[in-house]
Formats: sequence, structure tokens, C-alpha cells
Amino acid sequence: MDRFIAVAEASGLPAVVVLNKADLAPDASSSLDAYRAAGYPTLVTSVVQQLGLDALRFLLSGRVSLFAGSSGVGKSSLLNLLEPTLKLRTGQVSERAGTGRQTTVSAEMHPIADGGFVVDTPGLRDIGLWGVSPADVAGAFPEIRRLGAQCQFADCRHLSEPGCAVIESVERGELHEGRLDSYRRLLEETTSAARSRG
Ligand SMILES: Nc1nc2c(ncn2[C@@H]2O[C@H](COP(=O)(O)OP(=O)(O)OP(=O)(O)O)[C@@H](O)[C@H]2O)c(=O)[nH]1
Ligand SMILES: [Mg+2]
Ligand SMILES: [Zn+2]
Repeated sequence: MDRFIAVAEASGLPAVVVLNKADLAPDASSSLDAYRAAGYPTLVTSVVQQLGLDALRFLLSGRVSLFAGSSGVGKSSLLNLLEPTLKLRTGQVSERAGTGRQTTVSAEMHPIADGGFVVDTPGLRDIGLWGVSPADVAGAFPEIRRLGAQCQFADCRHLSEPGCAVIESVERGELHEGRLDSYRRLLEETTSAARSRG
């Protein structure tokens, strides 16, 4: 999730975090807390219960939007529910692996009745950080970027520096630790990619 959002941030695209299949886990909404705290609009949906549709429709209206996320999370199903004329293929989630089977095979853009377009994409197990530099990574986590202004060192990387406002915020239980972990992982990954390119 953090990788998808970081790529969106680095590309200047506003991200919305959607939690689908809420029917399967009624209390899962708390897993969106970290994203709400970061300032992202979040949405809980269920295709089975037809939950969250109006809010989703409102978000998509009059723009070009792209649905991204792992295979089997229900991207095509949500779009079919919003726009039944699309009749997109939807798939089964493998019982054994618990993952989707890449039912959607290519990214396709479709017009929607309210005006605007949606792009359904194949679920990716993972998304590369192409075009994301180490400098972009810090900016791709808005709440870390905001806190970072208060670090003792202007070039603080929030790894183990003294006077780091980001680490202190995690210690106070304010910033979600998972978000700092993701930031560090992406920073490490983009730094070693930049190094190997020379
Ligand atoms: N219980 C439940 N099942 C859902 C929901 N939304 C989708 N599904 C089921 O999840 C499975 C996968 O849905 P898809 O819409 O094909 O998922 P996708 O994200 O488009 O998958 P890819 O095209 O492989 O990326 C299907 O069997 C859907 O019926 C939901 O809200 N609740
Ligand atoms: Mg699909
Ligand atoms: Zn810091």
C-alpha cells in the first residue's frame, strides 16, 4: 500500500485509500488510521453489501482515476458495481494462495456516466519504484515530511539521528510505526538502486 501511494506522490497524483471487502472484516476500518493521520481521504467499501458506493462515485466524477492494488482485492468488481454496463471480467481468489489470479490483464480506460474516466489495471503483486529517487521518498510520506521540518538536522534521514522529530513521534505513539518502516524500506531500496546505476 505504501509503495503504491509513494509512486502516486512522486508522480504528483492525489491518492485515495480504499478498503474493499469490508463485509469480510467489519472492524478493518482501523487499519486505515495511519492513512487518515497522514491526510489521505479513505473509503470503506463492500461490493457484497453495496457499501461506500456514493462516496466512491463522488470521488470519481469528472476526473480520470486509476484503480491500483493487489490482484483479487476487487477493483474490477467495484467498477462493475458503479457502472454495470462495463461488464469487466472478475475472478476468483485462489483458496490455497489466498491471492488473486490476475483476471484483468491490461490497463483499460472506460468512460463513466457521471463524466470522467476510470482506468482498471491488472493487480500487481508489487510495484517497482521506477522514477522515484531517494529524495522523492521523503516527500512521498506527507506526515513524515511535515514532522521532518522539526528534526535537529535539516538533512535528517530519520534513521537514527539525534533530535529526530519523526522517531520521537513514533516513540510518543503518534506517528504509525509501519509508515516509518515503509519509508525506511523505500529509502533503502531507492538508494541502492541509485548506487547500482552509478
Ligand atoms: N466478499 C467480497 N468479495 C468481493 C468484494 N469485491 C470483490 N469480491 C470478490 O473478489 C474476487 C476478485 O475480484 P476482482 O474484481 O476480479 O478483483 P481485481 O482486483 O479486479 O483482481 P485483478 O483483476 O486480478 O487485479 C471476486 O471473486 C469478487 O467477487 C467484496 O466487497 N466482498
Ligand atoms: Mg480486475
Ligand atoms: Zn528526522
